[in-house]
Amino acid sequence: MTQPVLEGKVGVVFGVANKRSIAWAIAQAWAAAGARLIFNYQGERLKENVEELTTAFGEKTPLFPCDVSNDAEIKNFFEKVRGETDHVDLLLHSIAFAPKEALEGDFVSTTREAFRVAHDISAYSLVALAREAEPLMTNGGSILAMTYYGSEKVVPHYNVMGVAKASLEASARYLAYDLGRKKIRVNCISAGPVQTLAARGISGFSQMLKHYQERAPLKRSCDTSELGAAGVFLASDGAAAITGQVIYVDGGYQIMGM
Ligand code: NAD
Ligand code: 0WE
Repeated sequence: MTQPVLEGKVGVVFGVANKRSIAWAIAQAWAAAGARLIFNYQGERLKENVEELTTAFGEKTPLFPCDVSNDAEIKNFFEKVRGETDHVDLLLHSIAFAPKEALEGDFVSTTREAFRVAHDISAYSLVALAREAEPLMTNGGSILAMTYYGSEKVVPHYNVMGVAKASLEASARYLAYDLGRKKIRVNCISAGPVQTLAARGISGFSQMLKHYQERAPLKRSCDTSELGAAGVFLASDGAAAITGQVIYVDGGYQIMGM
């Protein structure tokens, strides 16, 4: 028997809200591959959800609050992480937010405040989390962020989130450059649409899934277990020479021109 590819690795997971979260799928896959995990939760409202889900890993999976729009909460979170482990190998960023109004009308109507919030929570937070994780990644590491095709082509109503995802992807490249000297890799997974909390209530979402079933080479988008498998690969030594990249897990949709 060969040993699991993430045996002995320690991962920090940001972005579990419920069982449908992409972060939860990647966390489960990382755990099944042998990683030990530490989770954030965004505010007391989501604590119970994360607590309940992580009992699947045994009694005492560490979880600590962290709203990424707050520098003090980020500092406190990593202080708590240092109480649990002397090093970190993996970091997952699976967080996005824009005010609801900004995802409804025209992009041209985006307010200064909605633009600021979307970029702060969805893109700057990767930089802030990477900076805190860096000193803990003493044996190198793998940082992974979730993105979407709306960063590179216009997807109606994705609006300021598309601009924030472009910033996230560019941030991943600059981080990959800075952190490469410490053997820390930084990559993005660009997922096709999946039914999660963040996707629910977005009008026309089921038409988007249908569109992928008609147009994508594989005649579908992706499921969360496939995002988990891609997440394990990018976290593993099999991806040791891959950094700064965006890997598409989208049924092949991204290659199409028409
Ligand atoms: P989700 O709602 O399950 O996850 C979003 C997470 O962001 C939640 O856990 C929420 O708590 C967290 N979050 C939001 N604001 C935060 C803050 N201020 N501080 C800390 N956490 C905060 O939805 P999801 O679809 O799993 O989204 C995860 C990631 O995947 C996002 O980056 C999203 O853009 C990306 N993505 C989603 C899809 C899709 O179709 N669902 C497709 C491609 C990429
Ligand atoms: O990144 C996302 C969505 C992220 C998201 C979702 C919400 C809903 C609730 C960010 N902010 C908010 N704010 C809220 O108040 N996706 C990739 C899923 C998604 O969202 C879309 C999409 C797709 C795909 C919105 C419009 C068009 C397509």
